[in-house]
Amino acid sequence: MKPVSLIQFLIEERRAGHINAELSLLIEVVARACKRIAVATGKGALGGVLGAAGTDNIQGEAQKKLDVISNEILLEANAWGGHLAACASEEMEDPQPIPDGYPKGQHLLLFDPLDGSSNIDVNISVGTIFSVLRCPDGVTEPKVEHFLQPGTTQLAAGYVVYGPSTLLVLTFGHGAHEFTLDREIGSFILSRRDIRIPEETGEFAINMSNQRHWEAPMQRYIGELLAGQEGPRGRDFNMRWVASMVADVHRIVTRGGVFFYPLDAKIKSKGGKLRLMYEANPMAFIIEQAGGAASTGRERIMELQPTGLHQRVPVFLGSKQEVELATHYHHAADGAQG
Ligand code: FDP
Repeated sequence: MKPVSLIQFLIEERRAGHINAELSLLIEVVARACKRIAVATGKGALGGVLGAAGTDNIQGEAQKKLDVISNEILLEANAWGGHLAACASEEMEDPQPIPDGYPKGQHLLLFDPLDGSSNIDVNISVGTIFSVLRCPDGVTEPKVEHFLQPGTTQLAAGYVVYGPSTLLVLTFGHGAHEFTLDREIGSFILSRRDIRIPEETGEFAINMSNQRHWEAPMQRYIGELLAGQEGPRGRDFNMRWVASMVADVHRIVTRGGVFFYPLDAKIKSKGGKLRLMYEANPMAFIIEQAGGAASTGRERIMELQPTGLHQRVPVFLGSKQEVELATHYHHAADGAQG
C-alpha cells in the first residue's frame, strides 16, 4: 500500500465533510510545531535545553526549559495563520489572543505543550496534548468563559509522543488514527487507521505510591487487581507507570490497558491531578473514539461542564470493562454512604 501522509489524510477528511479548510490548516500548523518540538527534545543536553527554567507555571509547578520553549513554538506557529481566535496553554494563566494585525479564525486551541516534563531530564518519552473547540459565534475577543465548553463539543483532539519515534494520534470524531514521523522526509505518515482498544485487559497504570491516600472504592478496585489469581478477579494483572501521561496512554491505545489518576487525600482540595481542558478531555475523546471509556470515577469526563481553564479532575481511562468496573465501585460506595 502507498504511504498516506498527514496532508493527504487531511484532504481526505475534508472531502468526507469531517473537517473544513480552517481546521485542516490548524492541524497542519500544530503538527509542524510539534516537529520543531521533537527536534528540540531530541537534541537533549547538546541543545542546552535540559533542566529547570527557574520559573513556576500558574499551577505553581517548576517549569523546565523545554516547557517554555515548546509553549513558545506552539504560540508562534499558530499566531499568524488566520485559523485561530485564541489559544490557551498549561503554561499561561489566561488565554492568549491573536496578536493585532493578524487575521482571526473560528477555532480555539488548548494545549499542554510538554506533558510529562519531569521525565525530560532522564530521557523518557514526553509529549504534547491538544484540543480544538469552536469559538462561539459573534465572539471576537475570546475570554476564559468561551473556552469552558464540555469535551463533547471538541472538534479535534490529538497528542504527539516524543519517544524512540515521534508519533501523532489524532481524532476528529470519526475514529482515532496514528501517524509516525518519517524523520528523513520530515512528514507524518499514517501508521494505524481506526485504532481499536481491546475491551478487556490484564494491565493497569497508576502511581502506587499514593495508595494509602486513595478513597475506599479505589483501594477496593486496585486491591482486587493486586490479589491476582487468588483474589475475586481470578487472574493476575501486570502494572506499568511511565509517569508521562502521553506515553501511558499511547501504550493503552497500542496494546490495551487502563490508566488511573484518581482523587487522593493530598490532592482532594484541587479536584485531582490532571487538567480537564488540555489533558483529560482530549485524551478522553481519543480513547472513546478508539472504543475505550473515560470517566472521573463518577461521571463521563467529556460530559463535565468545565468551571475553570486549569481545572483538575480525576482520570480513569482505557479498556471499557475496567473503567466501568472501577466507576461502578465508586457509585456503589457513594450509594452506601448516601
Ligand atoms: P508531569 O507532572 O511530569 O507533567 O501532567 C502531569 C503528569 O506529568 C502526567 O504526564 C503524568 O501522568 C503524571 O503527571 C505523573 O504523576 P506522578 O508524578 O504522580 O507520577
